[in-house]
Amino acid sequence: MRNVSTTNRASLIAVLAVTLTLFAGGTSLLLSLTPSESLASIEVAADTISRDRQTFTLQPFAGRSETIEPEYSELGPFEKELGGVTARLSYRNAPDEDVDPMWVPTLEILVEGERLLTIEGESSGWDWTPALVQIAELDPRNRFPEVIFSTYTGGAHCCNDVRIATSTADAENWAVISVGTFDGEPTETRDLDGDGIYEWVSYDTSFLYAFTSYAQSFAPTTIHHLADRELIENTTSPDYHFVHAEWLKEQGESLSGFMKDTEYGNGFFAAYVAVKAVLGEFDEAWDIMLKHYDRNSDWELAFCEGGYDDAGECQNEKRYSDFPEALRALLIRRGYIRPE
Ligand SMILES: [Ca+2]
Ligand SMILES: [Ca+2]
Repeated sequence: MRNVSTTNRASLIAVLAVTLTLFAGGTSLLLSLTPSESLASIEVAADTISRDRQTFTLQPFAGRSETIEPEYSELGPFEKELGGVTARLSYRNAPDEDVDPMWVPTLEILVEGERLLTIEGESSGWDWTPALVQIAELDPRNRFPEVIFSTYTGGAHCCNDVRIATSTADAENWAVISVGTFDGEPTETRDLDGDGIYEWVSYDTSFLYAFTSYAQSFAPTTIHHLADRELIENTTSPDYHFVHAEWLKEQGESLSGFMKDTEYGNGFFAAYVAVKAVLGEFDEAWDIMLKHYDRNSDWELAFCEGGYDDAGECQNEKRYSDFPEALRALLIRRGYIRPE
């Protein structure tokens, strides 16, 4: 093995520690390195990340983010910059017959000082619309951070409209992806596992109203990555088992409560079985659910398989005879378990 100075030896040890961490996380990114390779190449390798069997260079801004989240009635303009991308949020007055003024958010994005695009936010229909803008590295396949734009469009349990601006790998073209509308207020993306890349973290809305009312429903956490302008779900990936384990820990009191008093427990047991299935503990959770679920619930157990027509009528409604049957179907539909 080549000689290294004390300083370099220290950094070599640090790099090897990173290697072991990465290996423990399931990637073989650095396994081909031998002690004869130069320290410089090892250090470069430590600034990379492996995703979907590809290796990407981590940009200097990876792991950091900038957020704009105005307080009620603030009109801006607000401006933040990260990694050559500037986000400017301002409000324009777009009154209608009933509401005047009606302040609607508008996002401008500049890349390396050049104005790139303007995105008009959805209106809540109130005098002012909540909005959140975040610049963060979601996809390491291109050299710029992404811009997440969330606006609250009004209504209950539906209406956080999310769009993400992201560039192609060669940074020549940008696209705005409509992620969809989500329950709750605008929220930031997070780097759950500390690898420098932010994840889109939400919760599984298919559990809401499925077995009980909204207020009594529980839902597993969902995790998505952005990859080449597509959101890819990674909810059940072993990399994020710790997220589901945390959920279980937080719900410990709910579990013991619903094991004692089964009334309204089906919303909880549905999410509980799903989360345990992700962790490879489905059988144990299923038995607990069978023993303790609320047999007296009169919640309608049905799923609209064919979608809804223009009049809002379900095209093919599947009805279930009991809670376990309906739950098993949902778990299969959402990929928590495989069909037997
Ligand atoms: Ca990026
Ligand atoms: Ca991450």
